[in-house]
Amino acid sequence: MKRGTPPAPQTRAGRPAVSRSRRKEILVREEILGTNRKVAAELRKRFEERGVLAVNMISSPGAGKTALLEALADRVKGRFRMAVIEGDIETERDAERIRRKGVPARQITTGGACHLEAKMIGKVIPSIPGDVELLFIENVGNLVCPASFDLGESLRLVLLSSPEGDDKPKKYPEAFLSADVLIISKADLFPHLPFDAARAAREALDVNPRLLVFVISALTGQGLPEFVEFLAARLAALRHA
Ligand SMILES: Nc1nc2c(ncn2[C@@H]2O[C@H](COP(=O)(O)OP(=O)(O)OP(=O)(O)O)[C@@H](O)[C@H]2O)c(=O)[nH]1
Ligand SMILES: [Mg+2]
Repeated sequence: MKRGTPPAPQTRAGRPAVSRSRRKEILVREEILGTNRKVAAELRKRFEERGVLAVNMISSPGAGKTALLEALADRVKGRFRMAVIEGDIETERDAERIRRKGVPARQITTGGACHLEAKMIGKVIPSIPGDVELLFIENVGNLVCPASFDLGESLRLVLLSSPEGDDKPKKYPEAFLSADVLIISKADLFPHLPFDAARAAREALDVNPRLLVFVISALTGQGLPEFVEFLAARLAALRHA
């Protein structure tokens, strides 16, 4: 056994409770997460020193992350300088959508990985305009993997769209537990779906009572003014900290 490796937990019969390969897997994962935490802490320090509000967006595929960013681009134009880092497994499509709104966007394609990591953000930061105030990082569409990876953000959003169902927070708790803000998206579809927004919020708050909840439709603009004012207040607080 390597020096410094903790002994394997034993069952009462004296056999390891966790197989050797599983233990190795856990140790490798802890090492990856530890390295990621360090890189993320450096990024956060850099963002905060420069007065940049970095926002990590997590959701299942298609919950409306890019649509929300497109709507925000229109709302903050002339008020805040915004930029976006897009994470997807393949294609430049989301970054192209954002650029069409006149907002600088950089695409990261993970080639299969289901989440972004802090080192990926560090690599693309030099290509983000230095005077940006709001930096959105749209994570790969996945409600599980991105939750474990700090990207150096000051604010983490989790989106839950109405077509996904109001029972999801307790089924996928990690994403809701790690977030600061819950956005219930596609609110314009409420009349057409058996979706109970109050139940979705209640479930999410059971998982994480710290969550702030916004109900938004990127299509109609419902809830966007309140959300923009919230971002403005967070940016001001970061700058006066
Ligand atoms: N009705 C309605 N549809 C929406 C809304 N927001 C997004 N959509 C639609 O939902 C689909 C997915 O939206 P995207 O913005 O691409 O979702 P996403 O979370 O960025 O998806 P990935 O990047 O693939 O994870 C698109 O067809 C959008 O037009 C909304 O507020 N209301
Ligand atoms: Mg998207």
